Amino acid sequence: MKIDILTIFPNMFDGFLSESIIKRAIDKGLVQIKIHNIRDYSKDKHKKVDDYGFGGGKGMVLMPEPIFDAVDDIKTKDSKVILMTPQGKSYKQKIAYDLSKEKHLVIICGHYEGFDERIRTLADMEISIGDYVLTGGELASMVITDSIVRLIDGVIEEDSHLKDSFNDNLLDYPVYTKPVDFRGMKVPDVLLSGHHANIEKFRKEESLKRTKERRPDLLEKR
Ligand code: 6GU
Repeated sequence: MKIDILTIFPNMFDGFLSESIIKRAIDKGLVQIKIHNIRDYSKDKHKKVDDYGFGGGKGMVLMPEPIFDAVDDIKTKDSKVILMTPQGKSYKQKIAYDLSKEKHLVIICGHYEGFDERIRTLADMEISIGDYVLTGGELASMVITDSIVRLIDGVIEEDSHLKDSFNDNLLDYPVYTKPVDFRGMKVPDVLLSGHHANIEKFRKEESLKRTKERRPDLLEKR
């Protein structure tokens, strides 16, 4: 898969792309991620990309032309264009799964002060990562990219995402490692028993119990 991200803050992505599973996926050639500075597409001599909004009101508004030019340059017939905005569709694991099957994503990071309404016409999909306001779409674009890349074949063992929280609208069961007794808190006996059927049963029950307690809304979707 290829992912192109359009932003006015390209340096925000440095850490994200240079650590852990995302870095490994890039190094293994499983995903190509390119960060584009929208400023590079400005025709203005000062590389201006925003201006005052018509009709007044405070804050600067991202101008359409540099973003249209960037998308024209980057988009192909296989591309899906995503606009990050708090007004978008609420992001869920199901959307991550669907997007992980795409060939090419072009992600436009909006700015909290706003972007020209005409930019919306470029997007196949608008996404929000939750009901709170971020200073820009950059962190949100990293959140969705992370969740998509880990689902690409070969990035992590498939077994480990088939058991993810939210698959089947259930939260994860609890897991433990050494030591067996830590400050009086003991690992449940069943996990030490070696009895696989009982372990499976324990995990299913814990998963359900935890979902009931913490996210009853998810159970209604099952
Ligand atoms: Cl995609 N952008 C911004 N600026 N804030 C958000 C968001 C996106 N999703 C939730 N809050």
